[in-house]
Amino acid sequence: MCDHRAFLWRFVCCVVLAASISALPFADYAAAEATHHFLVGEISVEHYDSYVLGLSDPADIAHARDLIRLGPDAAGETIVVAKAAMGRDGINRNYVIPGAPLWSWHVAEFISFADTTAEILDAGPRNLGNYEDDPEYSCCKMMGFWNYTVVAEFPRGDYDDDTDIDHFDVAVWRTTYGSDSDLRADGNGDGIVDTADYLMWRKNYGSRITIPPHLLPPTTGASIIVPEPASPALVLMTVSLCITWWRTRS
Ligand SMILES: [Ca+2]
Ligand SMILES: [Ca+2]
Repeated sequence: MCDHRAFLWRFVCCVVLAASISALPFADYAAAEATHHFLVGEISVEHYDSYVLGLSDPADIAHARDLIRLGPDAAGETIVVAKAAMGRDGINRNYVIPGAPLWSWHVAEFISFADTTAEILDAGPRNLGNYEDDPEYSCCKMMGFWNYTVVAEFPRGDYDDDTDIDHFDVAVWRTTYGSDSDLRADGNGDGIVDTADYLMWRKNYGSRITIPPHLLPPTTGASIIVPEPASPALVLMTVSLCITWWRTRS
């Protein structure tokens, strides 16, 4: 009789445990995955242009890394199919040429990687700016450029999205610390800005995106100078904070 009760008790415990595990919010963890930025450039260099693509699905990120590591021939599915929206987002730049100018459009939604797309989707980053003033394409224009694929990944810790990892990035981390909604500084993609993200920034401090040399214009060499638009704003912010602190002390 005792054995029967013990068996029944263990069975009930197993059912409760299984139900608890199945109720864990795994979907929420997936949804909290941070965006990883990649550079999409030419397979056969012709125009020296490129654009920035953000990915958040782990399978897509893994394929993007395969394209970089193995090359387009070995990795396959080289074409990025996405929706482009007109307007600058402060992130999408042509990092291949000096000054890394902003494009007048940005990727609004990633659809998939593909081996082929309809010919009408085959253009290039420089062409999308032609639709800037066309209300029909305010959002969104489908894109699937045949001669472009993922060529590099931006290092984690670049919280102000200017491709380098410096003290300006930790300023973003500081202002968003503890947030689970503003995830610009969620370097490890766990859905919250915390100490682990600071450690990731510190580990990668000084790193820059590495662009394959064959994609750069011959006169550029290996150095790409990227503007730091946030600098004046941060100086003003620092002065403002100092003044506020001084007034509260007096
Ligand atoms: Ca940065
Ligand atoms: Ca985090």
